[in-house]
Amino acid sequence: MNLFGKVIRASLYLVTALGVAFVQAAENMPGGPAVNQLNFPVPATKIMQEIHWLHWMMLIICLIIFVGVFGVMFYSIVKHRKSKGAQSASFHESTTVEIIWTVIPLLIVIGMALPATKTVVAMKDTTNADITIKTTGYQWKWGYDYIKGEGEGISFLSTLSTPRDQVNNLAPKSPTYLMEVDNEMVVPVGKKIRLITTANDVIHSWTIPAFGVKQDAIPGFVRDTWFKAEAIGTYRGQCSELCGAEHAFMPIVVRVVSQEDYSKWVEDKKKELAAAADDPTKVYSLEEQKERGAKVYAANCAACHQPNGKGAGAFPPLDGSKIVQGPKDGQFTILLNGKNAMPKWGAVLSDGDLAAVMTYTRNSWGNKTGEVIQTQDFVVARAANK
Ligand code: HEC
Ligand SMILES: [Cu+2]
Repeated sequence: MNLFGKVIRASLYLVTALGVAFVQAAENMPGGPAVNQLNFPVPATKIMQEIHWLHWMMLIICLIIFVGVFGVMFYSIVKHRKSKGAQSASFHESTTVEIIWTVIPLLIVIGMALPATKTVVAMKDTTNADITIKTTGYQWKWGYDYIKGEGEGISFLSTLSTPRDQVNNLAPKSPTYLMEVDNEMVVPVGKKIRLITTANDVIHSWTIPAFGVKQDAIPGFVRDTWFKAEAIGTYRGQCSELCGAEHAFMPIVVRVVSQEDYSKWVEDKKKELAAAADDPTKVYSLEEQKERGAKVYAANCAACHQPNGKGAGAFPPLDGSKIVQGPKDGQFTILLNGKNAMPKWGAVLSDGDLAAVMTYTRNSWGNKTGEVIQTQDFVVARAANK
């Protein structure tokens, strides 16, 4: 067999192997894309229904024009070809023809622009919302603050929950791989939800395709959008603005529930937040702080500094770090204020979480300072770092 044949044969094997792998891995994602889905997702809001309709309406108009124009063109070329002895007509400035080719496209454009404008205007109308939620993009998670309406005061972070082992191909992938989070946004069905988007570091974008919503979250700016989900269920989307190394790891999950379930969720969530709220005077043991700190570390720090604290590339190791093993003040400052690509955690985490994660880093891997940082230490450090 010559080289060319070998290459063809190898390519065929490769394509077959990929095909087999793909078929085996494929499974519909609940609330996400279906296998071989070509069309938009099933609409869950009126806006998305309108977007669907506009999409097909315009596609069909374009198709009719395409077939019509090319039909006439090819018909003319074939029918009036030179070999048949066709003689070209010669005329100039036919007012009738010019009016026709101006008026007809104008009518088509107006026919397409009017309904599209109506939908775009409706998409921007964020008035009379039942609930307002502030959505903040972080590298790489989402923060939700319920700032108006039922649930006011609830505030939490929503982080990818897919285990790293699945990402590294050490465990089988779940059907909602990379599209699942620890804390979902929860909203009641049939209520108008206004979202205010912003970001803490770089531009992110909040998207749920089934809602027909996509809104950039820009640091230093607030933008808003809205949705009113028509059906109970779980809906998934992804950050849609390239935002750094873990851009693919900040999915968005919204759980739409009945009004009753929503009220219950609000009650439970408020109790949970009250229980988690720190009593700044409480003194924790080293073990308690390390245990809590390990969770905070896994959710917020491991993406850059790695689970083993060894760092990667531009992200310095914390294991053996002079700052982590040195005087506490240096670590208070970098945690509260950030530095270059190190986020400003003082704006994201509570004093209790900061104290726990700092205790964890000072007593993990090769770091053995034996020091316990208390919530109160961060209350003081925050005031000093103002
Ligand atoms: C987006 C990536 C990223 C995340 C997430 C992150 N860091 Fe950092 N961190 C950095 C970078 C980059 C530096 C180096 C900053 C510099 O010196 O320019 C750094 C520096 C540090 C340092 C100083 C280490 C040294 O020796 O210079 C500490 C301590 C630290 N980070 C702790 C944390 C903790 C605790 C968390 C979680 C709450 C965290 N980091 C999350 C990127 C990150
Ligand atoms: Cu993002």
